Amino acid sequence: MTMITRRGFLKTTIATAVAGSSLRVFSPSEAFGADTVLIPHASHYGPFKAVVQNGVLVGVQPLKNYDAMPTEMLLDGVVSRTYHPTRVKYPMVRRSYLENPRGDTRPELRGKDPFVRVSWDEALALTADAILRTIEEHGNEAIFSSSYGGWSHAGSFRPQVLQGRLFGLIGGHSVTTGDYSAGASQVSLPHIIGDMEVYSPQSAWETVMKHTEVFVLIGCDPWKNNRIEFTVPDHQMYPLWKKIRAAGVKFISINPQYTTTDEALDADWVKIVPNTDTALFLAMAYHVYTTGRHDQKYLDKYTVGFDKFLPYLLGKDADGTPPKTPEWAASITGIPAEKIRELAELFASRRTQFAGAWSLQRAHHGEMSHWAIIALASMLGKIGKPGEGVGFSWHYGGGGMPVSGKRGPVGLSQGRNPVKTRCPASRISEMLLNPGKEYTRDGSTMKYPDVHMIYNAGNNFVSHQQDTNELLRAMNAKVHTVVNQDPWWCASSRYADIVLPANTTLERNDISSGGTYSMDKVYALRQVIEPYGESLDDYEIFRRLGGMLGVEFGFTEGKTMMDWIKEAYANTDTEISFEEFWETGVADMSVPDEAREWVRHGDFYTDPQANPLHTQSGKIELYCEAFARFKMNECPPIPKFLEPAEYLGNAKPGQVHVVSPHPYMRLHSQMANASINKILNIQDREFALISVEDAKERGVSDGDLIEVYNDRGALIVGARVSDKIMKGVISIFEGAWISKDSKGRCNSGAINVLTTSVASSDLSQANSANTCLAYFRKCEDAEGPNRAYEPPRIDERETVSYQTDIAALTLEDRAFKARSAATEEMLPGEKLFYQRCTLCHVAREPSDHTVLQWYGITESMFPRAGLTDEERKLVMEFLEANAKDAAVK
Ligand SMILES: Nc1nc2c(c(=O)[nH]1)N[C@H]1C(S)=C(S)[C@@H](COP(=O)(O)OP(=O)(O)OC[C@H]3O[C@@H](n4cnc5c(=O)[nH]c(N)nc54)[C@H](O)[C@@H]3O)O[C@H]1N2
Ligand SMILES: Nc1nc2c(c(=O)[nH]1)N[C@H]1C(S)=C(S)[C@@H](COP(=O)(O)OP(=O)(O)OC[C@H]3O[C@@H](n4cnc5c(=O)[nH]c(N)nc54)[C@H](O)[C@@H]3O)O[C@H]1N2
Ligand SMILES: [Mo]
Repeated sequence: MTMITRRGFLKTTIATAVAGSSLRVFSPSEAFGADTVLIPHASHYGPFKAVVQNGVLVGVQPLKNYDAMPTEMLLDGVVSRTYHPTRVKYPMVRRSYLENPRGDTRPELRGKDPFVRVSWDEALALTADAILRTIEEHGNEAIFSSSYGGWSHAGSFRPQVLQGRLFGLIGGHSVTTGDYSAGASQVSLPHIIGDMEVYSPQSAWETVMKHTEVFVLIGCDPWKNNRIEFTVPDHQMYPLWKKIRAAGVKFISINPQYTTTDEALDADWVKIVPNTDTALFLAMAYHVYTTGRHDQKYLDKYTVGFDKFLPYLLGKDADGTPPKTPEWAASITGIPAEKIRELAELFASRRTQFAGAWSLQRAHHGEMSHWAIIALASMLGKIGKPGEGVGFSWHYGGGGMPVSGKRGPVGLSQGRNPVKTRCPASRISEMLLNPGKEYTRDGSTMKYPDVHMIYNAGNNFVSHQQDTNELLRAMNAKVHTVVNQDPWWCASSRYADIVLPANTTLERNDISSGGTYSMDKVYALRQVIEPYGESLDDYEIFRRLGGMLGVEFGFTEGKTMMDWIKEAYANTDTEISFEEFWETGVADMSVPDEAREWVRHGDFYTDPQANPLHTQSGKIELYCEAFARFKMNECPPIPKFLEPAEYLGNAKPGQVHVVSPHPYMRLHSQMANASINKILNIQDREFALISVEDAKERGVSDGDLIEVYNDRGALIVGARVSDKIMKGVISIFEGAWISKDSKGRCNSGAINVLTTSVASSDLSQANSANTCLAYFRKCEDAEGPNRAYEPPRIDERETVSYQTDIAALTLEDRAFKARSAATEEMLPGEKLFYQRCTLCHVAREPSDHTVLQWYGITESMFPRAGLTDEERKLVMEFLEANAKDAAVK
């Protein structure tokens, strides 16, 4: 096998840039003077003790034995962003909005207008009035929550849940369905293999170390992506990956770029044209079949539909496509046919674990990529054997750490949302542009609501949505009021009408768990400093808004945050008292020994009769009857290579493929304002990783500014020229904050001004962020410095003559009418479902899945939600009665 040696690489990689930076660090054993207090807290970046001097957070001390690899984000980023000038100090209203809140608010000036400082009462009254006017004029459906997920902070009381809880009490609002992360596979894989897979625990690492010979990373970068976690990371997998490597496991990385994982584990790099993994896996399947290396017994026992898949593989399908030979795939993937055969034979002859990441399915026809991997692994008879098989979450949540099976803390109930209109998470622009239009998702037909108000909390939708310019055009054409609740002047604050300053968890109390999958610790997030400026915590903001709308009690149930935190702790499987836990900041939960032997799909492999998969057939589906029934245009019933809307195979001369992976030094847009970004930024802007060949062709040198552009937009970034990315592909991390120059180009490097909003397919309606072509050239006309990380202009209240007469708005009376629909009682199972099972990464409504799919999904969902047997029964009854196919049951 051809090995790419490290010697040849240029020195402009992430690792070398980080090594050259100097950070002020408190070691875990540092001793402090009497003027200093240490307060336990925890974050997406790790658990820590906050070092506080005279009420000021001066540093962060990582916890010995609890963080195997503290990152720069923890050590320096947390402090740096807390006191950053981009904190929102006071409630703010966009000037033109405040001048005429019920009339022409000049939405075209969003992002350009100065903001005006107002009181909390005024900001919340304007918000409540906008909510009620929207309901009165257009119905509750017309309010849209873009708060699709929960990345805001690592605590249990996340803003999007609190938002759902409040709006449920006043008649509801339109919400999202699915997510950005794995939107395609979370719809397709339950049909194919009986679970979403993407949010499920992986085989325990010891089984890999003992049994695996070849570990295949497919667009998978656990070294980078496990730097953060949805809860609190402890980075325990990092030394274990090294152990696995030291045990002799060979790593192969199929990726257009050589990643941090590849470097750490010395992986062999197979360069692939983005969005063509399906073609590669089909060709390996072809080679395996035509050389008689497939395991027919395994196919017969564990799969259905191979007979319907085979004609396509051999070029005998009615669709008229050629045989999927290695030569056919070579022209698509850019991988030589000889290499494809070599890989297929290696995988056929060695105990192989396939680790597919989510990046590949955030693409046009993304569903096909994971399916093709499953098809090859099935033909090789691997799924469910120790050390072998498929896993789609190795890069996430400490995948590979053994699972405790214990109950961690959970926050408040999201409550019941009386409004049933939903928008797939990444279809925001399409929804705004097409009110009432029908769309399909997972075989059902639904309708987009007619939206006139957007309420966003703890999400950065102006940053995370693809094709930012389209989004802003759509939003400004019809949305009267945009409210954003966030601690910072992030993109969504900059483009909002009303900005409600939330404080960070450092400024209040919360509770969280450690290890997204392992769930073996509970952490206290204790208040560290006083709230910044006039910022309030999310619970308090919604409580006050609830007060104006007459539903304060329904929202709080008379409880304070501390009451809820204690309740959350009481429901965990920890063994120490709350007082002791709160004092030390952490409580451990033991992991049973047998968890160390756990193999994903192992039960199914051992006894498929007793442990069928939760697919329609109980087996792995290589032909999916449900898809055949759905008759979607873009999702055939077998895994096929379908040409993406944009890829190198249909690029115009000069175009490159732009991939936008998740950032090394940030969590999406979070931390982009922190000092640590200086380490990787170039000329204060985001950087693009560019191949030596592409740079040379365009006369670009390392460190130059370049302009990247297509029909959708343009941005300016710094060039990092490297031989760690293949020719024809450039890579720009998502999450830089947006700042437009006079020509409308993003002068900061926010990638989504370039990406397409085309849906992955009519099956999943997920995003296709990694399907993007663009041009680039050296930029000679950049306009001054990047101003994205400065606050906007702020005017004083006296400069605006409009006065808000809060009493005259009669908010409570109007709210009373609006909420009558919301008073129905919830069933116990319903309450548990909304309370414990819908925080993130799981479908929000029982009707999102069939009964059978729920049987599969709940296997990993129940333990994570920490339900007792009795509670599981109640939730299951609720799901059975309200599942997608409940009527036919
Ligand atoms: N091009 C491209 N685009 C992508 C992706 C990609 O790969 N490529 N990935 C997609 C994916 S998978 C995801 S998950 C999304 C991520 O998109 P988001 O989830 O929107 O990402 P974040 O930047 O983490 O946004 C969280 C927001 O919460 C705020 N916040 C932090 N703490 C608090 C708090 O205590 N209270 C409140 N109210 N707010 C708080 C932060 O300041 C930040 O603005 O992006 C998607 N977009
Ligand atoms: N440090 C950090 N870690 C994170 C996050 C973060 O913001 N920062 N976000 C978290 C979240 S919300 C999510 S959803 C996950 C995302 O997890 P993923 O979606 O799996 O990860 P990405 O970082 O987007 O991309 C990983 C790799 O995919 C490659 N890639 C892109 N397109 C293709 C393709 O078509 N084929 C192949 N073979 N490779 C391709 C890229 O070159 C990149 O190296 O990460 C999580 N972890
Ligand atoms: Mo994500």
